[in-house]
Amino acid sequence: MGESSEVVLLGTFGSSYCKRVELALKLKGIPYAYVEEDLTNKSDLLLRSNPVHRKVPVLLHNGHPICESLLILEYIDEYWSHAPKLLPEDPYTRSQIRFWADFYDQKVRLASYLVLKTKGKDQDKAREDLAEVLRVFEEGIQRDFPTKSPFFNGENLSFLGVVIGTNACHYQAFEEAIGKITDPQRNELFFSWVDELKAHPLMRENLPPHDKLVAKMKAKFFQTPKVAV
Ligand SMILES: N[C@@H](CCC(=O)N[C@@H](CS)C(=O)NCC(=O)O)C(=O)O
Repeated sequence: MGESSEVVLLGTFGSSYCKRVELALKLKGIPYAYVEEDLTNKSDLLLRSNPVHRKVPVLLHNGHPICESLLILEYIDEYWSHAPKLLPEDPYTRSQIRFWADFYDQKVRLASYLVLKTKGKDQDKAREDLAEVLRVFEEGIQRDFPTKSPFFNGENLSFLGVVIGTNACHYQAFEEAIGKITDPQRNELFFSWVDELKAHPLMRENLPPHDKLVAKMKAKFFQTPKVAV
């Protein structure tokens, strides 16, 4: 498909939804302009481009908006269909990858958000729930991908690697800001995958600066001052 394209990403600092799109663009070698959104004062461009959810990321491709990060990744892989591919060719394997990416967004992210938002006994319960959701993820990945890591495509990061890594690789910043999120001993396999993803140079390069992220998380979860989610 087309080579001469104008690509603009509307994003916000510290958002792993936005980081996954940036990482996919970098992996594919697609030049893009980045526009930082202030979510406490959303731009007209954002509101016009994503009138339904009013969220970032939004990818503007030759002026056409594409919303929802997982759908943006698929669009990138389909439009710029050259290697490295994010998704595999086989339709069944693609559906499995999409299933676990969706599971991660729906279940793992929600469970970790609840750990960040709660305190005391509620937080202990939220931590248990997160460990259980991660266990289901570990079991599912092992069952569905017994011979080949779904997080890499050869030397390159894959769709699932991008999705999981941009969210999980900076969990230490969350822990520094908020306290223990979960016990790596309980989900050793998951955290071994996170370590492998973090060892990838492009992943490391693309992670937000640790100290800046800690400061943002403190402000967000301790509400000093208020920062939009
Ligand atoms: N499901 C969306 C989630 C995006 C999302 O939650 N974006 C947050 C920033 S991390 C946002 O724009 N929040 C603004 C708001 O909720 O008003 C996706 O995958 O793109």
